[in-house]
Amino acid sequence: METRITEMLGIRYPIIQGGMAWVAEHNLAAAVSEAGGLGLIGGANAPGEVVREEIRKAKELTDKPFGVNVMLLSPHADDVARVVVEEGIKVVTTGAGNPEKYMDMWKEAGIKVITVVASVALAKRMEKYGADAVVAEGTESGGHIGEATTMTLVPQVADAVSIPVIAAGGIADGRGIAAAFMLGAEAVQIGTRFVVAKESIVHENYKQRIIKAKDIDSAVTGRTHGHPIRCLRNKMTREYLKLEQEGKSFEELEYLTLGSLRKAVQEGDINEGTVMAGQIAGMIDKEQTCKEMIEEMAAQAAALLKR
Ligand code: TUI
Repeated sequence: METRITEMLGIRYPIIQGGMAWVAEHNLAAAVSEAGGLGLIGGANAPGEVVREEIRKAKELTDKPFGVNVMLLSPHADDVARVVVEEGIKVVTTGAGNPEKYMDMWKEAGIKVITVVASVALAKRMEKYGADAVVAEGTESGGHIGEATTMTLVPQVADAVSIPVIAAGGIADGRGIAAAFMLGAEAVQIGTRFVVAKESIVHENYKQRIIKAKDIDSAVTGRTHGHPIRCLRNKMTREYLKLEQEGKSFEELEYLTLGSLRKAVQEGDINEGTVMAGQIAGMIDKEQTCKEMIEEMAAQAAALLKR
């Protein structure tokens, strides 16, 4: 399963772990990289120095390459963008915005820049600004999402750019990987399945909520405010969606979501917290090590692609 992405990143399998807020910390990133994929530390809303510590801890756990995801809505994005350079990180992915202002600094430092996009227009713009690859992320994904589905976005982005395309959104097994390759992708980014990895530090309640989830268990909050977030249905989403329907503003509803992801991930409050997960949660049915997940998915994809 060698592609331009495996070659560019020096990884064995074309599988990249999503840079999930509060979830993608050093233990998970190192485990994915050790298993032959590309692990990512999610910068999320963390200050630069916290991300630096995470990077250093991951370096103690693996000699293999790993990356950092810079979440562009973060108030600390400028600091995190600088820390990745100072720490000699080789791969940066970005999400939830346009990273143009950091491109020159990262390229000068020899960093491979992979931007997450939810549209053809941004993919083309990122290629023009020197991105080494793009992640075409469909609306099936968990967390902050765009409108287009993976099935429609990946081939359109693959047609529009010459740089390699990584597919994300709704992929959690070898069938999804093979399908993504058929659509023109050269790697996949997987989030939700890695949330339930044995090495993932996520609270057991959160993992069990994903494992027990059914196909239509996710909801999208914040559509009317332009901040769409996909998460699993619970007391918080019911209340949020009801108030949103009644026309409440983003500011009025913020109290429902402030700190709510941390509450679910760390405290295991899956009723009032935000349980971000993609639509494919319904297919995920067990905890495994990252190595088991990656080897199982890669073998299944390789067999399907050979056939
Ligand atoms: O970034 C993500 N997913 C995320 S970030 C996150 S943390 C968060 N918490 C609370 C509020 C907001 C975020 C949870 N999940 N995925 C990558 C992604 N990027 N999906 C969609 C986009 C995107 C959307 C619009 C990228 C660029 C864009 O437009 C930029 C522009 O300027 O045109």
